[in-house]
Amino acid sequence: MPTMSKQIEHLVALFHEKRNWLVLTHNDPDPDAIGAAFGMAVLLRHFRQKGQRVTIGYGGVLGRAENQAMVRALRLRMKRVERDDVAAYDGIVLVDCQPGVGNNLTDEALLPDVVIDHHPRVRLTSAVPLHDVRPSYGATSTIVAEYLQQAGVAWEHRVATALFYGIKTDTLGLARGATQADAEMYLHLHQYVEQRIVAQIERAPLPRRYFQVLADALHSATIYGDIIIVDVHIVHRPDIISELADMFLRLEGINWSIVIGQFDETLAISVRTSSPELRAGQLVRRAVGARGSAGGHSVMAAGRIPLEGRDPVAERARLHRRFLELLGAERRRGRALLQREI
Ligand SMILES: [Mn+2]
Repeated sequence: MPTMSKQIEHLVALFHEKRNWLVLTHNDPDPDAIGAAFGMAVLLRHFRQKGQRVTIGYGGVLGRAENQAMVRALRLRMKRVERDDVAAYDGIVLVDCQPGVGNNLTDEALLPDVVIDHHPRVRLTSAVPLHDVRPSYGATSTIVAEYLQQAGVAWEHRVATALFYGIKTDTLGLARGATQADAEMYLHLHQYVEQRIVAQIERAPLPRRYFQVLADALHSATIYGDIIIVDVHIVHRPDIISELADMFLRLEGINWSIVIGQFDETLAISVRTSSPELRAGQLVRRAVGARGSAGGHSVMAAGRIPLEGRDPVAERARLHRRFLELLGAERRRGRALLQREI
């Protein structure tokens, strides 16, 4: 294997040490996590020895209609796992997130063997035997695609389409946080992609509940200058929060889009900003504080607060005020988005 990089040789050596492997995404996986997990599974299976097994797993909910359509259309086999299931595997590859950040099933007591990610690096990652964290990349799928390319794995349309769609959604079609590496890989994969399947995924039928949540969000959206804060109350799936945050950032004059919603006994928060200097990750970490977990990039970030018996209405109101305070907008008067102009 003369053309393989040291990193891949290291990965393959590590892979051969254990039998039963799990490639794990973050909870409520998005297309980048799904694409990267499938790509890693294809890579490991390429080097598989007798008796070795590779399973793809995810925590939380596979919620978004497009993501369900991606799994269905590409015939991906993904298993929903809990923490105990993860602990039962000999080896763990974690993609599109890092241990202990709160959005996945690994932590200090359940460390993965491999981490491939593009979020800002966290302390615990240095304890992982093989870690490849490239915060400059727009998508984890790009890193995984580079591995497959370097390992000389032939491009089969399902894996090419999954990785292409992962890069496409995480970078909004190369428009958000994409580097040269993302762009080159995106164009390289393009020739192997089944565009018919991409169209099928992007136009997946939406359940009626989607439009109900959308109506709630539109009615609760409040504008404070260049900030929009949306409290959607109860949501039917957690990942709709980030979808809404993307949507509301498109309102003209808005630089900050903040969406809060409750899923089960947890408050989920998603923040988007139009300018990388505005540091969305830092903002969410400060707003959530010690009550939950948070993290993200400069332009997109998310947080979670377990309610632990606290009143959800009071907690959402507290968050709403805290965001305004942190953005120096506590004195601004809020206007309803749907307020009619007279
Ligand atoms: Mn990603």
